[in-house]
Parts: sequence; C-alpha cells; structure tokens
Amino acid sequence: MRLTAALALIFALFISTLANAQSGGMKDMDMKDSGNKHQTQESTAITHQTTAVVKAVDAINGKVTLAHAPVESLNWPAMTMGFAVKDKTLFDKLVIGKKVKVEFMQQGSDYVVTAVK
Ligand SMILES: [Cu+2]
Repeated sequence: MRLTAALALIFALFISTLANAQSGGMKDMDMKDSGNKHQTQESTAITHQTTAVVKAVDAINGKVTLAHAPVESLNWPAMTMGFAVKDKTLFDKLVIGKKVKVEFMQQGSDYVVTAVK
C-alpha cells in the first residue's frame, strides 16, 4: 500500500512538472521574441571608426583603454576611455603605446571593439 501511495505521489509530481513545463514553454516563446528584436538591433547597429593610442590592456577581462581621436558619428571629442574586446585575437594588435585604427560598436552600455588595424 505504501508503495502505491508513493507511486501516486510521484505521478502527481510528474503531472505538475509537465504542467509547469508547458507554461515554461510559453515563456520560451516570449524570450525568442525579444531575441529577435535584439538581432534586429544588432543587424542595424552602426560601426564607428577612429584612430587611437592603446593606453592599457586587460586581455583576461576583455578590456582595453584607448586614447581615441574625435568620433564624428558619435559626436565624441577625443578622450581616453575603456572599450570591451570580445574577440580575444584582437589583443595581438592591441599593444600598449601603439597607434591603431579601430572599429567599434555600441552593445548595450558597452562600446565593443570589433576590428583593429
Ligand atoms: Cu570616448
């Protein structure tokens, strides 16, 4: 009898898990929708270009500090600021003291270097 009761309990839990999975499925769909919006944003994201001198490199955390020239497309004056670097291979070209041409784009609140020449 106890075994039957235990099985019934497990079965009940299983059913409620299924029900949760189904409502979770709805949430997944919402997430996909916002994901699509994000993709659209990225495909229309503008790439900015500037020349800069590398001031500091933090390859482990994927960050670089650049003293960059004015950026017309952003209305930025020349300044020294931190950028994110997602592609770690770019650190081969990001050497402290070196003058580089960089391309970057805004991702959320970060500015991410996408190319170094
Ligand atoms: Cu800046």
